[in-house]
Amino acid sequence: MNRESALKIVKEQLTEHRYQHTLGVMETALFLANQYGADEKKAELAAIFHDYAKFRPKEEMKKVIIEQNMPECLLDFNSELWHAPVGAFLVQKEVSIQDDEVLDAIRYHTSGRTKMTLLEKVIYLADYIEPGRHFPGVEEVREMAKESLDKALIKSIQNTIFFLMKKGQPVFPTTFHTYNDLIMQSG
Ligand code: DGI
Ligand code: FE
Ligand code: FE
Ligand code: FE
Repeated sequence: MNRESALKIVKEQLTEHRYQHTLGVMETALFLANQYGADEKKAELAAIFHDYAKFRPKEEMKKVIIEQNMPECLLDFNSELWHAPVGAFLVQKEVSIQDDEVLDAIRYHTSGRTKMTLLEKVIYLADYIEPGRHFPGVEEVREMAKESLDKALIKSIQNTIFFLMKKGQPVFPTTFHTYNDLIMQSG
């Protein structure tokens, strides 16, 4: 699928603000893919569709998680986590994207996972550092991304965990598993 048709499809699913975020993720993902040697076409496609399910009603997402036998512990945690795995499913079903690498990059863009692929790392980080993001610490991660994909990724996950803990919110176990996996490999 080319960029124009993909963008046209996703635009209908998103608010204008979220669409602008998506364009930022696309641009950043292409840049990172080029820098670190990931497949640029796949990075572009995964970036365009990464937040496809962001505005689906909670009830619809819940139904998909149960019917598709996704980890039901997702339902115990912040519903913000749901749009990533549900998005991978809906993009396959509704947009007919069949590439598993692209679908996994969408599926794991919020929590990460152990043994992340290069493409998954690119999408996770692009989502965090795209130019429209303005949260504290993002500039530091942008700088790190120029030197090391893994170091920048670790920092972004640390920031996310700190941010959740500061607000007294639960942290999804997979987020910790991702962090541990990257830290142990970086040794
Ligand atoms: O969809 P985006 O806003 O572009 O970004 P995202 O998909 O990376 O994250 C969506 C939200 O999910 C974000 O506000 C923080 C939250 N989140 C990320 N990791 C965890 C989490 N929430 C909980 N409870 N636990 C996590 O591990
Ligand atoms: Fe997201
Ligand atoms: Fe993210
Ligand atoms: Fe996003």
